[in-house]
Amino acid sequence: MDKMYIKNLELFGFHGVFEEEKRLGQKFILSLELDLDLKAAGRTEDLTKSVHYGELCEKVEKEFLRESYDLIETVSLNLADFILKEYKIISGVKVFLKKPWAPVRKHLDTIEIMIERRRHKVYIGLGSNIGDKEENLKEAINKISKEKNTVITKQSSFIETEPWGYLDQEDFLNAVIEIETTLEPEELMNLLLKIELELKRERLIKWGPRIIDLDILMYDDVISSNEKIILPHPRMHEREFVLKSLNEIAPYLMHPVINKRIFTLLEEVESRHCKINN
Ligand code: PH2
Ligand code: MG
Ligand code: MG
Repeated sequence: MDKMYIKNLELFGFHGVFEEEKRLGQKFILSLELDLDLKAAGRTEDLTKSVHYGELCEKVEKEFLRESYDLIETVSLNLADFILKEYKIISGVKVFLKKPWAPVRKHLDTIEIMIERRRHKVYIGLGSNIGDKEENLKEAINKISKEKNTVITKQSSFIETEPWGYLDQEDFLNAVIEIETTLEPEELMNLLLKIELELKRERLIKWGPRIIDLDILMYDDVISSNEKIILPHPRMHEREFVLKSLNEIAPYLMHPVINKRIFTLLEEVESRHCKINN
């Protein structure tokens, strides 16, 4: 990946936990490591294919001064989100923030933190089998699209499917969307849980009826065994209703654990399905 570095930009700001820091201000030193493709600009001499670094420094300073925060963590995270929001061609950013005059009664060169943020590609499965199923899916998609750190990049059609797992319930309406988000897996999961609650989702029976279910199927090609968030979704490769929808928008996507593409997994599930029904 090509990089652009902005090193040791000096800023005078009013961030800090102590009242004196907010009143008197102090020196901060900001460095940025930006991930973006520079070759397009290199070939064409076209500045719009790269980042105008002078403009970036001015915008960043303005954002840095817009509000004063207690923590340099908050300042850095906000700057990272701001940069990714302003510049679509930047795919990732590391923000290094130094506070050399930090009020510590010791000699030190500086305090420095680094926060990294990048765009991630995520597939989300949606399902509903209570009430106006189509309206429920649409409402959930609409809420996801309004999240400031997230854009919807692809959407499958809505398909009616027979219940899987717990059979004594109405048919489902299912879909899959592809999003680009700067949220980390846990932040995204919390967002999806919040939307499920806003749509009055209740958790009564495992695999049972639900107004809305929003599952992270894949998050880049991250593999996680963390109990709170297992990635990819541990049952996605067994479920025809997931694979069918996912196959519409990402047939060549690789399942990073099983090491097969979605269209292959779908073929396998469909052929098993045929054998059972014949
Ligand atoms: N979701 C489940 C359990 N079973 N069956 C279908 N057809 N569609 C679903 O979305 C679904 C299911 C648990 O999340
Ligand atoms: Mg589910
Ligand atoms: Mg779920």
